[in-house]
Amino acid sequence: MKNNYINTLLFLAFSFTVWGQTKAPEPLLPVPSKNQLRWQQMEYYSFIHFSVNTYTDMAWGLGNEDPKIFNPTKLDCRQWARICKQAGMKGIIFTAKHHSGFCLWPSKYTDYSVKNAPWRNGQGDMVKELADACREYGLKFGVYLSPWDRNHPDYGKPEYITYFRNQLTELLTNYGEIFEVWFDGANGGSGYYGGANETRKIDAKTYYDWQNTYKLVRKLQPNIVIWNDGGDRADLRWVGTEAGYVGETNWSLLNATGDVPEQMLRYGVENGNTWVPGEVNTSIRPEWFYHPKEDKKVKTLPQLMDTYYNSVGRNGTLLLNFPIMPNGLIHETDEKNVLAFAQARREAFSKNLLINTKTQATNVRGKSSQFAPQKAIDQSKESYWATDDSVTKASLTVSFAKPTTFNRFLIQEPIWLGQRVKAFTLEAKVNDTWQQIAKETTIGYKRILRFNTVKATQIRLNITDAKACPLISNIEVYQAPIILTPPQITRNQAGVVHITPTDAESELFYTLDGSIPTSKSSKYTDAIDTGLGKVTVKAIAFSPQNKLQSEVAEEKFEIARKHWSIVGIQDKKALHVLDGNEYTSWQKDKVPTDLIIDLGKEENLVGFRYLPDQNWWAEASIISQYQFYVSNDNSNWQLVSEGEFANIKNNPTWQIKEFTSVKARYIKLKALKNIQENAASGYAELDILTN
Ligand code: FUL
Repeated sequence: MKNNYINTLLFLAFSFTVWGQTKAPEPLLPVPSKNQLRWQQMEYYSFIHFSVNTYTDMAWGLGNEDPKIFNPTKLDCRQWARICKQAGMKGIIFTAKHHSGFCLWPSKYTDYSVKNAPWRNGQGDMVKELADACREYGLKFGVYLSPWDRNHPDYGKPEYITYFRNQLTELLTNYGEIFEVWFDGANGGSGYYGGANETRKIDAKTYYDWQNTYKLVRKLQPNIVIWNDGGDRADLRWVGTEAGYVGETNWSLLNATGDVPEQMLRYGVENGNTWVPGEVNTSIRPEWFYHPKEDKKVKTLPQLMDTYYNSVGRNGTLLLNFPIMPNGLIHETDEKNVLAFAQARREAFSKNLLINTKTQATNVRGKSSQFAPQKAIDQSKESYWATDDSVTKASLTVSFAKPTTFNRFLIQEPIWLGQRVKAFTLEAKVNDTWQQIAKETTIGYKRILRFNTVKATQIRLNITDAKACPLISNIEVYQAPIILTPPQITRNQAGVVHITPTDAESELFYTLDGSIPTSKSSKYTDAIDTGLGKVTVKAIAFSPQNKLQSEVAEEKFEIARKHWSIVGIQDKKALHVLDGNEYTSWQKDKVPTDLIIDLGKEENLVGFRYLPDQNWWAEASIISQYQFYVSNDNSNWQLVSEGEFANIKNNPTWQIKEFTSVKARYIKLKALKNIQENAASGYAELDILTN
């Protein structure tokens, strides 16, 4: 707040003393502090999750894990820093202490740390090794210090706050400049707590006395930004989801006090009285810590690109997490995908098509060249196009020297003067006619729009509503290459096939006869009814721009499940096991449990296949031991297969079991045990094999 006030005074002083020039617009409060502005300009940086629970394959440590399990024999913080640097990231935030309470630096205030781990014979300091690696690679360094500590005996008592601040002091004093500190919102619950093994509840608003903790943080690290979810309002906000996106409407504002429902976190508050911008935190894998079973679930290039457009492209920053493997390294798939993502961004944003174009605007502040529309394309982010104070609607037109093809538009406000624009549209002049290509709300620090390629002679930005005279510091236009990865092929219960491209601009071609598709095969325009029989669908994505095509996607489907029904289960969600969608599931809180299906008519069965629930939080329900029965009357059952789904914990993909051919109308999958030997069974899909 104080910083904002000083900024305002400096600005006013500056604008009144420059005689003879048009007065600069006054800041529209609130505005970001210098630290928040510097942070926003980083745009993209990484999270690293590593702790004792990496060795127990759990999302959260319990606080009783033996430090002896912590032994990353190949630990190399320079590998992490190299990958982050090559990925185009600007910093790393490290889980110095996660909820388990285990400290990755040799804190003076506890024995529950690397001091008692075999790693580096108890002499190691991982926070230092990473801080050094960051410095070597020119990255900023930040720390995650979990307020919740499931190990500490005093957690929940006032004494713990002293302990917490002592640890903060160590981290913010001994490791050079820290750009961000992360205070996680998960607070209180069951834990070891020095052997008490109980549940301790705290009031996250009052227990930590955040205001005094913040004072300490700012005293020790004057350039820092504080992230806090759950406690008093800090410098940065959570966006209400870990799925990797923030709202398209995204105000960097909240109110200083009062509760913040998830909706507000997602969109910010248009008339909020405090600058609290959103940081999009998400993991490159489903979970934050490393779990071998997620090795095939690393976010792919198109998923990472979506995350980027939905975070940095929506006035947020992107905090992308790497889980560290037990050996101390980032997995090769994570590295490969994040570097492919960097390469794709370089290709997409390599050539700004607005350089050397001509601009004009419906209003220019004081008709002064200092605020001319050309300032929005002059490649300086400091200068900006501004209108007169009385104006809240204005247009800026750019003329290309020749018809130009593009599919991305990037726009920025000079946010140090406040976030102003409430609504805008973008038009392109195609064959002498203006076409609207986007209708949007907020801009903020950066907005990037994706749309299908247009070929235009001019573009027109219309600011249709703003909180004060609009200011635009930068616009850019690009032609991003189409991302050609194999499309996704699904078939629903009725036998209808859908093919989904990863890039909406690509064209799809397919075959149903097993032959390799080319751009001369059938073009996919709508769902394909493939009848009830078995079918093999092969498909490619094709770029009409450069005539390139993806690798071939292939799915072999068994007979359609159109006439199947689930016997004796009222829960409608059970139908998810037949819907052909791997991401929907049905859960039963019972083991053993029977899933009986009426196939509608007698079939010649030679096997079955089961896909467990794919959601990481449902992993307890993965069936590990089963029996499979068939029947012709739903009363006399014949056991045709039994045993285990080996390695399903680490690799929860389709489990295929074959058996001697048998004719039957009813099937029954009996779940006998799940991987955690508790009472839950979960199913994404169940299918049969026929001959
Ligand atoms: C969450 C934590 O509970 C997760 O384990 C992880 O650290 C994530 C970034 O924040 O709230």
